[in-house]
Amino acid sequence: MLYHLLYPLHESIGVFNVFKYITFRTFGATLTAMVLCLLLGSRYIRWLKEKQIGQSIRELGPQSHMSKKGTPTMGGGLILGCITLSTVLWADLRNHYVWVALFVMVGTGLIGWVDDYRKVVQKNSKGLSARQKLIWQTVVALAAAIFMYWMRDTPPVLKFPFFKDLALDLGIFFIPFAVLVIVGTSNAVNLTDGLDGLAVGPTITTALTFAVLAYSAGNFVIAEYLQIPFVSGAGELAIFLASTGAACLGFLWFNAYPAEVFMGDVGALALGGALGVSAVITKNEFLLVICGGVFVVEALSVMLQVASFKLTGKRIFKMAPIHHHFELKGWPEPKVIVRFWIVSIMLALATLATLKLR
Ligand code: 57M
Repeated sequence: MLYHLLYPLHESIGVFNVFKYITFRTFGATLTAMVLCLLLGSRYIRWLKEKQIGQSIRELGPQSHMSKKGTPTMGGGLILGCITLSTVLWADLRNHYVWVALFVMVGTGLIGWVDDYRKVVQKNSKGLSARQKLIWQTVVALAAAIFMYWMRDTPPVLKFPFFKDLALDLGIFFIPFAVLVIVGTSNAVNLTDGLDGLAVGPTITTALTFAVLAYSAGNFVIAEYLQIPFVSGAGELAIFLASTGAACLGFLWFNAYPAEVFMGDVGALALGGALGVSAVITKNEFLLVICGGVFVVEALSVMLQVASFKLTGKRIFKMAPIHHHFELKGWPEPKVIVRFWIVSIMLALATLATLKLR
């Protein structure tokens, strides 16, 4: 909005010319999202407590979690609000990628909100069934994928890290592939959100890394130099992704151990959807597997655990997702969390390194 209001005035007020630059607006969006979250966090938590929106804890989980009963949840509403406000304030609103990303984030966030509301407010422990969640996530992802396929101005190719000349033209199969990436990432972040700040950390590193990738993909000179696909207009996504990372950083102030608030499915599903759709838009789906490696390992641990138990009656891990396995091995919760953050930072650096290793 600021871009549309102030840039046109740059001929009479020269300083407003700065609004032309994505880098400047990304910086502004980063500050806005983080400061908003920090300023509103305490008030939002107080409101959740007044509404008695507190987390119930399942008996089955690690006993250390019993003390978390009643912790305010649905903190994701604050995260999504800060991301959306900051993006609308600083991005070029004529850019359809920005609206696709916001649509997927808010759409998957609404699914999570219904699940949280049924569980926490209506005290219906089931919430939305896994099947219902999957159906609605697929509907949101399919709408975005079909729109992106129809609006595409670049071929629907799948790029591979390290192999700069290798590209697979997906054709119409871009649509189911995009749905798989978006829904898969949404659920992987959701599964990861099981310890204080555990999902927020990798979301911050992944969102900020993808902000760099989006800016690079949208800049012809940089894309040409790095030999990555040029995606005209993808640069504006850097504003959305930087807002995502910054809002999560602000939320982490309250979600850090011992957490004063959980993000809820409204946050976890939405943040995963946001990362998934951003990877599809910037044609970096495989880089998301590397950068979001913690999410991948968490999801894989569940799949392997369930498959092993069904096939052999034995568990591979003490408990899945894998963060519970380390908890049951005796690692204190903060140690599990910070070690997963360290791995995420290393994976983010490795992701950026692949841009040159090709
Ligand atoms: C999402 N939700 C947390 C919180 C957060 C198929 C199976 C693997 C499904 C999985 C599951 O139910 N996942 C749901 C994980 C929950 O967090 C809430 O949910 C939101 C995110 N969706 O924002 O509102 C609990 O996580 C803890 N938590 C924190 N700090 C945070 O900042 O401590 C969350 C955020 C919270 C709190 O205790 O209540 C969750 O874990 O449910 N199921 C599981 O993950 C369960 N694993 C399991 O059953 N494993 C089996 C099979 C099925 C693989 C096995 O290993 O044999 C574990 N989770 C729980 N209890 N809570 C173990 C049992």
